Amino acid sequence: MDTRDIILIGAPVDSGKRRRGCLMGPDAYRVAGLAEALSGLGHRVSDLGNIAPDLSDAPSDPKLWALGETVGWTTALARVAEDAAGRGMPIFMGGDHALSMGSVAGVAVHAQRCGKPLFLLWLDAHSDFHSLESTETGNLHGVSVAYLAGRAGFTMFPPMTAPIPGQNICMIGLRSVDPAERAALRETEIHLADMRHIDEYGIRTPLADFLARVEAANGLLHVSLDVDFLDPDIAPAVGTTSPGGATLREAHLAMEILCDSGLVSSLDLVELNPFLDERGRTAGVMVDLTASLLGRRIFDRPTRSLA
Ligand code: 5AB
Ligand code: MN
Ligand code: MN
Ligand code: MN
Repeated sequence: MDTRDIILIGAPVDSGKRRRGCLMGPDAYRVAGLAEALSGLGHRVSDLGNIAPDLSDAPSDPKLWALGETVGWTTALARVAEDAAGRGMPIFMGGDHALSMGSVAGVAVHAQRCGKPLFLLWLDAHSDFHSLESTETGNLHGVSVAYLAGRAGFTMFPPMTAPIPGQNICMIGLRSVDPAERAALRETEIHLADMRHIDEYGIRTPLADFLARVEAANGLLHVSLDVDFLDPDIAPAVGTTSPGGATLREAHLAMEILCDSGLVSSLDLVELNPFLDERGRTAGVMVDLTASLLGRRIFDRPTRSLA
């Protein structure tokens, strides 16, 4: 694969839910050797360090946890994302999934400037499609896609200038979707591949279908990888564990197929809570998956028989 300019951005967002710890994510990726793994594959890698949220004057809301802080992260991250997307491939080291409201919003503005449609691949156990009215927990890491797709009601957030059309969004790995999300998703054209779909057709089928659409539209592709896409047996360091997730091989295959497509232009690594990890195991898995996405291979294809 081609050498890429990779820009690591630490986004220690921890305001998207009550259980704390994701703020340690960026440093866990550094300690687990993310930069070294990618430079070892021949890429040029820079690390911008950790960014901080803007001050926000959003009023607090008793139903929504840490609204002002999350709005402040969204504006700060959107600015940094738009700039970085113009200079290379940004990788956002999270931080919880509220960070994607900023990262993807910024990348969307960049895509609009380039005159290209943006596509969003959401690898997650959850659909993160609550509106601010429908969320039962008030945790804003569960509303990100709703904001990015332009659902109504996000008035205290910066307006989504380039909302992503449903046909350009694909969710893979779903196994925990709340009733209100399910009802709202039914009104959209978002491509949905739940775990049963993966069991029956494999992970290649829905992914290849979506990538063909990105390719045909000459689009940019943002991948948002939530740790809980993976089965908690292989990735225990998450607050919102959901059994029955993607296996290590399914996840690597997805990354390898994404790599082969050459279409991925930006990436979020979200929801890692190092406080819940087992000797850095989950951070290591996420680093290995990112390396697969950027060209690490067991053998160059086609593999020949070693017999
Ligand atoms: B994550 C839940 N739907 O709204 C809610 O981990 C979970 O970023 C959201 O995917 C999970 O709180 C958010 C129950
Ligand atoms: Mn998520
Ligand atoms: Mn999730
Ligand atoms: Mn989670």
